[in-house]
Amino acid sequence: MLNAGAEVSLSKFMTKILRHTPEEYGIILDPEDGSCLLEELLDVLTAAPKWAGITEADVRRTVANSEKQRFAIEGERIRARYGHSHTKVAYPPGEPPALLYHGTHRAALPVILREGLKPMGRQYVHLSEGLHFASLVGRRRGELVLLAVDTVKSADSGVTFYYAGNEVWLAGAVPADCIAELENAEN
Ligand code: HQG
Repeated sequence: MLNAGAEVSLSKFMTKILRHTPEEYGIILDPEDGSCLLEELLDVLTAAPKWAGITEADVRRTVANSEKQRFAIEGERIRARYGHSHTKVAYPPGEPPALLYHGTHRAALPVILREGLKPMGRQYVHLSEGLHFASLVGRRRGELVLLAVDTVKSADSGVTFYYAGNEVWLAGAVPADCIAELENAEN
């Protein structure tokens, strides 16, 4: 059984494979939902000396224990729910809550308020239904800034929203006039 630290390390390896560079490991993800056979992923993971002894149960526990629910296992297939840089996974368009949140850092704020939110190195802008998830995201890069996105105004501007599960919503670029900074994010 893996300890918490090993699960974090395994999760990072899994995100590299399932979100960013599957081809580097000889994995061809389903073009629609970005999934592959759990067995295929396990073969790649155990080919790495560090993970030679892990089992399918270890992978299933790592998926289940991930606070951000980065992965989904459905039947015999596994996929990253969001965060992809390699391809646009296909989700049906959804109708989000009137407000969604995005956590970022102080240095990015001026350009976001001028140019809007962009996917940058990923395929989508990542938004969440709650402030906790947005805070976890924004704190990764420095002083936390929380932004609220008016999803009705965004949709009127042509933005489509996709639900990735676990309160995460994905979208294309969000115009600056649909974004407002929440005061006192760090409190
Ligand atoms: C910022 C992680 C300049 C944006 C998280 C963010 C999430 C701009 C950074 C998921 C900009 C992109 C995604 C603009 C946005 N000019 N900077 N116009 N528009 N930005 O990592 O949302 O923890 O690609 O605010 O949890 O931070 O790794 O996106 O700071 O769920 O599993 O550009 O990835 O998942 O950074 O994170 P990212 P994100 P994990």
